[in-house]
Amino acid sequence: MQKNWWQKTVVYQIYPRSFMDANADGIGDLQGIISKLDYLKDLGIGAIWLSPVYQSPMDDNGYDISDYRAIAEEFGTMADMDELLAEAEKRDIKIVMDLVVNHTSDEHAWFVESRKSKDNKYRDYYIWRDEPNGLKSTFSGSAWQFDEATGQYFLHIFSKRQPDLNWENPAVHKEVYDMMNFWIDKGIGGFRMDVIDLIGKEIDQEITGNGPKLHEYLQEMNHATFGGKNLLTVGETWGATPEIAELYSAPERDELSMVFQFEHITNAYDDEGEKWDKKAFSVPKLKEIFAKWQGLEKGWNSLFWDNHDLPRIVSNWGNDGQYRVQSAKAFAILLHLMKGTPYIYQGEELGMTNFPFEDISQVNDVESRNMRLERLAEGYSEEDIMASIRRVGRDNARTPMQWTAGENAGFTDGTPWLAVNPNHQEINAELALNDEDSVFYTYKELIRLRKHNDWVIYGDFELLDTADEVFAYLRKYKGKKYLVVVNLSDKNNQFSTGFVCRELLIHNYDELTDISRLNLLPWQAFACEVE
Ligand code: TEU
Ligand code: CA
Repeated sequence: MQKNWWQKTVVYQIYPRSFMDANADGIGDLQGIISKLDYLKDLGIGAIWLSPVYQSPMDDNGYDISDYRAIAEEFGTMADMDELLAEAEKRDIKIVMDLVVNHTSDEHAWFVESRKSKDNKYRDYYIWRDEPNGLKSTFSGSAWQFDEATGQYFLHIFSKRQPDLNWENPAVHKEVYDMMNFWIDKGIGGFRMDVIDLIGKEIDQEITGNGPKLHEYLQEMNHATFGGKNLLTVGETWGATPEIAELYSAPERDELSMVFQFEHITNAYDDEGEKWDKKAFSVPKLKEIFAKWQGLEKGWNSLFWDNHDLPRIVSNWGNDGQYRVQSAKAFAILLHLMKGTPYIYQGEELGMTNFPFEDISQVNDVESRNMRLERLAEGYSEEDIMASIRRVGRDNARTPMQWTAGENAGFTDGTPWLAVNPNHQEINAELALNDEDSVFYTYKELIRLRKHNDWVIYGDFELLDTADEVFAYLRKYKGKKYLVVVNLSDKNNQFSTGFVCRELLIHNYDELTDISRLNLLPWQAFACEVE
């Protein structure tokens, strides 16, 4: 059994633009993050995954990088970055950097050169063809953009300002590894690897994810950079199955620590279709997917509900009205007592909700805006499009962090780049810290439980057979058993077991004693050591 710091820790994701603004320009920044490190220390997290802070024209909020060794002016300077690393280290918090190497910005010096002429030294850093094939961009439309200067098309799986790097070119590997070592030498805690499953693509066969050379590249990267340095490396791998996840994360393969798989996000539905259309959340499917992933033997997995691309869990699958607090706690308890490394997305620990977007002028996200144009052309109504954006648009996660009930939620003294959710008067960190029943303290307690109990990290997982909307499981470790029960519903549900609760570990309603026969209240959740 592998035992590493990154299996025991809890990671907190910061989306810098929306976390804390220290200089009143309306945009979150590195000094803002530094000012909130004590808050994160109090929560108990051991690492921060920092979404990109590199120099960027911000077409996709920093996932379009124009210089990997410089900090975006609006976020601060390299001196601020060094200060963040030092201040975090003082608090035993590691900084995990976002690594975006499937593509760069079109303003990156390599691409500026590459598009100049067919014989430019950097031409083959990117993917050029005389004719486009059928590959589609994740952000709508063809993945090919015609470039006047040389009369060829370049590939962009994301926005047309994010040209894909050509991983068939060994020079690209070397540039990337040198850059990674530059950051490793600064003392970072690891990398979150953006769409890393795409770098092995076979363009002419229209294979993008999980291409044939992917694992060879990752082993090479491991050996050339972070291998043997005990860093956390997590790959964003949309199409991963448990078998594929083992290829990435089995320790003897020298690839990554763990993956973000998305099956629970994309497949826990009774209806099919694109993310914009799916509505019918299915608890039985969610249970089935988690049970399968908890069985992962040779590798390691991450656990998450939210990130900067996803809607807020309490709004998406919970109840962000009457049962906001209970349902936020229910999802937290359900996830954090499973096997894997948990990730908390900023504001999740407060039970932050989706934003009531009414009009496209309130939306910044390139994915949502492109989808709207595509769907308008296909005949969808503006109303239907806005309903999809309200439900799952990425800006739901990107509205500013809610620190106080004051103006702009204490996020900025200027005008925020994206509107603050009007509910910040009831949902904010200041109130949460002063209320021992807040969602914040459930997260804090879950982090504490993990830190002090090896069963949370290493125990075996067994799904229990229950009513459809009840998600219950046992963890077994060194002869002891731990029961986790969650009612994922606005309604009461019956739950009977032969178990006796020896010690109640966490709960989201008043104390409970006899667990052998329960009438679970809406979103009720608890964990017990049982016999
Ligand atoms: O996301 C990968 C990705 O595929 C997402 O665009 C995803 O499909 C979509 O957001 C789900 O609705 C990563 C980053 O997390 C994302 O923020 C970037 O936009 C993208 O890569 C390009 O770098
Ligand atoms: Ca700022």
